[in-house]
Amino acid sequence: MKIFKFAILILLMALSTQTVTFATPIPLRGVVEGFYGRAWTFDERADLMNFCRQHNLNAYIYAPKDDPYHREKWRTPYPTEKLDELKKLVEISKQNGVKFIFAISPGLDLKYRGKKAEEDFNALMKKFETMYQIGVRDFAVFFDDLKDEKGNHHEDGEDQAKFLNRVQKELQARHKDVFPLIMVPTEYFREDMLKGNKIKPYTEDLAENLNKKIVVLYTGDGVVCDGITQESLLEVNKIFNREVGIWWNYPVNDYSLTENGERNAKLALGPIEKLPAEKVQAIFFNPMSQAELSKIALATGAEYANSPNNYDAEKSWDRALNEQFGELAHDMKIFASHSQHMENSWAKVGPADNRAFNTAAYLVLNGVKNNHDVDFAPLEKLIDEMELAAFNLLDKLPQEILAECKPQLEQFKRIAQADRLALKCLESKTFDPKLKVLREEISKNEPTAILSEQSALKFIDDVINFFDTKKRR
Ligand code: LOG
Repeated sequence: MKIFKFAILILLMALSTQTVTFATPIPLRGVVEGFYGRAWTFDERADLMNFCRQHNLNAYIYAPKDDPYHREKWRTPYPTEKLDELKKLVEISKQNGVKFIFAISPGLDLKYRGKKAEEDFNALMKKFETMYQIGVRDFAVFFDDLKDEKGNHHEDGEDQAKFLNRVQKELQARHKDVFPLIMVPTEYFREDMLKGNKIKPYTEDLAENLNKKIVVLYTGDGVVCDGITQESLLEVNKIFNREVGIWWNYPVNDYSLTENGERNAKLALGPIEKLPAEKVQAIFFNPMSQAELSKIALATGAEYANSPNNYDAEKSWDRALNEQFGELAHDMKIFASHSQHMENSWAKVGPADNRAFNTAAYLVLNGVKNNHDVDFAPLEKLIDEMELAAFNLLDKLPQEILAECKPQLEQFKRIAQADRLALKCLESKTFDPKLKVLREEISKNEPTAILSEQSALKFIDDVINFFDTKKRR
């Protein structure tokens, strides 16, 4: 009793001497393996479960787009071998305190009405039942990416809602211990839910008819977007008349396509950022096919999800790099700083690639252009660091990590070397034609490796342009 009183006294003293802010974790927080391209292996998934436990993430959604039994052939039962593997994973997830959420994407050819509808409903329930038998207690149905080439879809919100309500009801009738369904709508980002200020018919019908217990996930204002504001979240909550969750498309990089259609050319190695500080009920980060390297962003995402109201992206990123790369953390930070921003015609997310390089490059180029006295040293130092980082990482990274980023590291080295020559050209005010050869070599490798397009890579082009225009004058 005495000890108890003493403990209370100490606690009160602690509370009175400092402001203690209690972190309120997002209740459902984890990873959605929901990308296109090479799905994760058993070992990668098992390892992720352990990572989730260590980082206090409590859920994993199984939804690899390239698993035929998840999407294209959703009606077909898993072959025994594959089912055994899933069973083991479910066990591992339980041991790690991680919910294993099994998702199915039946939208490509699901029939909601007519004779086939009953068959389809039964096929889906059968698939879920098999998963229940191997230990799954959480289920999801996804209707994303059902648009044709023209960007139109033919889904009916009411049909989808009624279908899901029935699945939910049936699941609960069969089993007392299953959790509410999770779903992703066909219009899954805010801008797609609205036409002007009006809610589009599909979304309106879905929202109106969908059982209130079913959890809806959305990706933000766009599919891959530059953060989610508190207002955006509240607006979507209002549309769906419930607290929706977030499917966050970072660090996923399956859309980093090259001219050859290859995926994952650019790696997303930055921190999670710009997410709401409050009122998020669920968050799932969609990672890269590169499981090891996804852990940088995922570790920061875990910090965010555990304490959204005092999350600091930059600090969290530092911590993640130190924890994951030890003595290589400094070099990795330099590499990662040039490979965090993801942008194309429809996607934009992640901190800008190495701003410090941009500033230093601007000062140099602008100085030379205007015949000022230029200090080349700061930029040279950054280039030295880049080259050294590429060299060290290629030499010392553990094999499984190197396997995920070798082309990008080699490209990083090429860029650093071309940057160095570009800088020399500016210093001597004479163009060295070898710079174009180096640039050519970089272009040749872009189908497999892209980084720092707006920063270290751009500098090479800026310098080439500078001399080209000078020549023309
Ligand atoms: C897909 C997802 C993909 C991601 C990024 C959702 C809900 N669905 O455009 O599978 O990994 O974008 O390319 C998506 O985000 N659709």
